[in-house]
Amino acid sequence: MDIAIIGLPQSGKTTVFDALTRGQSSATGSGGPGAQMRVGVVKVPDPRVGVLAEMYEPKKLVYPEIKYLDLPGQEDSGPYRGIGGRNRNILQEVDAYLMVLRAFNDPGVHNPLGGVDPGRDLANMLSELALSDLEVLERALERLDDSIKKSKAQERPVRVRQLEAARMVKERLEEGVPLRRQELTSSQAEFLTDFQLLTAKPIIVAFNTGESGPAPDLSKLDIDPAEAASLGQVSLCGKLEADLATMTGEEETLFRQELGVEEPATERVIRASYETLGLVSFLTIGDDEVRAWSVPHGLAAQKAAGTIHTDFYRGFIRAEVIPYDDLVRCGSIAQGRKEGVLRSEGKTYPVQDGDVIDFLINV
Ligand SMILES: Nc1nc2c(ncn2[C@@H]2O[C@H](COP(=O)(O)OP(=O)(O)OP(=O)(O)O)[C@@H](O)[C@H]2O)c(=O)[nH]1
Ligand SMILES: [Mg+2]
Repeated sequence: MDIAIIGLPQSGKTTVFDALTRGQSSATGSGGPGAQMRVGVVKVPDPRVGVLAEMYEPKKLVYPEIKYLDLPGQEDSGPYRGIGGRNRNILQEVDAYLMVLRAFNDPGVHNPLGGVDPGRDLANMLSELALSDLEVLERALERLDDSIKKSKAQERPVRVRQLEAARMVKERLEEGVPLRRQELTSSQAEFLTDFQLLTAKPIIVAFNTGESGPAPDLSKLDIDPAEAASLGQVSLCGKLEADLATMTGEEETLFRQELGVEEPATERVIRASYETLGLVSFLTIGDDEVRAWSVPHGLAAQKAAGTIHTDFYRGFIRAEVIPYDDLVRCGSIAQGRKEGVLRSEGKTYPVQDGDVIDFLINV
């Protein structure tokens, strides 16, 4: 899963990126000349993998990964605050945004829009995303109009429907409803994938707070409650977390206890991301590896098999499923079978968090 860190200039994006990736990142040139985008990969911790590894002694333990992207500020960002231009290409590709909102007060750090006001900054960022999409839709509508005029009779109905879908989405967007809150039919959604609209992506708001004072909350900001409800949120003190991330394990634990911030921001951000995106993890076991896989909650078993390998999708016969807690209690699959907690499930079985799954495949 790829998550781009976005936010106003000087909101603390790079600081949060350093905290989340614990300083482990590489720079790439894809931000354009002179500006480098930084990329950091973080393993999603899952203690269940460790417990199962003790039972199965596999050669390796494998965790899902999140790739965080820290975009360079753009000199030519103009009114788009880093959302337009070259950055738009990157923003189109990722799965979600972590939107850093400045909630720390530090007169030494320039604040482009004036005093600390996370609600104002949030509204600002959301409208930048919407404006960028409106521009794309505007151009797309012109192109579609043109191509309908030139197209052959049999191609026309599809283009007309695409035009209608784009027009409807644009109208809703102008009314202030981002794509992620618009209800679309599956064919409308398919027509729109071409445009790679930014307002379709899930957003997790990260309030970058100072070390003291109450954490802000979306429900207390002056924004449309429906909009607030569509966003994930987490609070963290970016600077403190970035400092803690440079320490050794023992030192960090001590400091965290003293400061009362025991759960690292990395883990809280991951949890908020999974909740916002509706992701869960299923597990696979074997001599070779014990592994956690992240999929949308309730994904059909056959599709979950497909996330392992396309052959697993094609050759899917059935899934042998045992909930993690039952497997640990029983001590083995064989015992789970005896106790009747190992189930045989078909293609459409909705995968639950913590399912330990053995896919039976016809290859
Ligand atoms: N006091 C305080 N300062 C912070 C905090 N987080 C970031 N800063 C400072 O704010 C300044 C900007 O932080 P960055 O992380 O570079 O912000 P950015 O959003 O990446 O900035 P641009 O990439 O230039 O848009 C730096 O001097 C940070 O040290 C915080 O939680 N508290
Ligand atoms: Mg930065």
